[in-house]
Amino acid sequence: MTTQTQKEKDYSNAIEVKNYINGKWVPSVTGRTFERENPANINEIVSIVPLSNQEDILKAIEAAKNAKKMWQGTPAPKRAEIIYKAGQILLERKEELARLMTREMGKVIEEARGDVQEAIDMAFYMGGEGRRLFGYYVPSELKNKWCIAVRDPIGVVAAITPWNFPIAIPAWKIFPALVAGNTVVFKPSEHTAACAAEFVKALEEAGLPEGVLNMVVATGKDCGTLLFEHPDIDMISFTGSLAVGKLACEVAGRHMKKVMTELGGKNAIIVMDDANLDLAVDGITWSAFGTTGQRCTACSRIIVHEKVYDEVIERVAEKIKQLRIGNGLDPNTQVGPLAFEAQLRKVEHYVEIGKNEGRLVIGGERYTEGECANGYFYSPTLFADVEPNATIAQEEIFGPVLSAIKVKSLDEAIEVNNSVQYGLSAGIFTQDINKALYAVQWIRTGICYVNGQGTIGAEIQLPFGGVRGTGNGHREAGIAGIESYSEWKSIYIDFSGRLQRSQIDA
Ligand code: UN1
Repeated sequence: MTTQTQKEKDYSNAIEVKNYINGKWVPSVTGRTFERENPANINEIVSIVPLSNQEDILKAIEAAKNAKKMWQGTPAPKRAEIIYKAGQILLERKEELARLMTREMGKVIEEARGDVQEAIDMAFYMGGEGRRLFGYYVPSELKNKWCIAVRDPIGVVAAITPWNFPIAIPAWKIFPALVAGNTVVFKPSEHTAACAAEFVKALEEAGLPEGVLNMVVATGKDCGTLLFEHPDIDMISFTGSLAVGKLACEVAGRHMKKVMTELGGKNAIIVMDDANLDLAVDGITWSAFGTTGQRCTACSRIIVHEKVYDEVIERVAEKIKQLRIGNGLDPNTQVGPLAFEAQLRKVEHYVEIGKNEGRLVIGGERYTEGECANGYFYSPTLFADVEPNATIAQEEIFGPVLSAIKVKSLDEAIEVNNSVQYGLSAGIFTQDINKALYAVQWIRTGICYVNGQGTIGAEIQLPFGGVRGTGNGHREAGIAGIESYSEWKSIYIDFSGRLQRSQIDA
């Protein structure tokens, strides 16, 4: 045990992370590192990670390019077996990885287990896809001729992932990309590089050949637009902010590359006057404050029918009061810290704005009880009487801040739901099937929940993604994930033995 003053850092459990290039764990050419602190106790250094530069990235791109032909020539069922095995390894290590995740980015242990589980689910799903990767046959307009559509790999995929789902999001991108025959340059967030390295190790141990997956830890600033514009990167898969997503699309557009973006959310739960309010209040609290609001699916608006508005505000506030805030390693904790200081500052910034835009019901300040004084904790916050066009009801906060908006009808609720620049996920609580289905029909988001968890908790077998500013039309997960990471190739086979001209001889 190290004894320490406030300022002394504890390195006793720090993990040194390296880049993974062409099957080898190597330091960055820069020799520069970043010390990642535990957000629940900033004196504890969890990982020391390389801050790589473009030279490192070029090496990774080169390795991925060189491995392309070998990997594309490996039968898909064989590729998928490696992914399935990686899933088994993740399952064996689930607890260890979850604990690392909680220390590295703060989410509570139960949710960290869920994060690893999501990757395991994806591995098992994509493990099965190796023997499907369905294409199709359609009849030809001509005799003795077949028309078949098959999937081709895209090439080298740049997978750029955020810190909020340190293992699940890499799994969403990398497992389908690999099973579809692509090689990968993986750039995780520097904030969760230790988790990313563990994810890569599972694939390494499962037998992934060298060069197929390469990991480089770098800040977005240091790698610039290299991954977006390099001629040997064939596809960019990016999860992160709208600003960087737009840049990815612009640069990739100039270079005619496929780009898939999963960006922000400003998700809402609609509560109608006939809702089961116990269920609604539970769903709201879970969706708004789970992962400390740091999910792109997090609920940050509740749109409540005027007849139950006061009661819902009162009951949500009551639930918030009961939430246990603290270090996520304590199994009783429900709300962990924000992931790093800039997140905390962002939340503080929006709460200041919110004080002029709504009535602060509860929260609105840092949480510094006991040991929480050493971390980036923020009290779950609720603003009532917020106008739909207020800044806090429009911009993504990515923290534990919820705004309540009062409406008179279902149509008005749907209109408010759809009036933001993002369109990822939405939920409705009502006991009336007609209202529920009407809402599902008119809500414009990529994901929609009825009397469910609220806005979070998507399962991996359905498409994941959103409309408007949330994405550019592609989806992760399920069969849509395979779609995103493959190209169609249409094949015409004529066995008539003579020239048959389509559209003419038919
Ligand atoms: C994210 O926040 O970027 O649906 C992903 C959910 C999780 C994934 C969230 N399965 O909330």
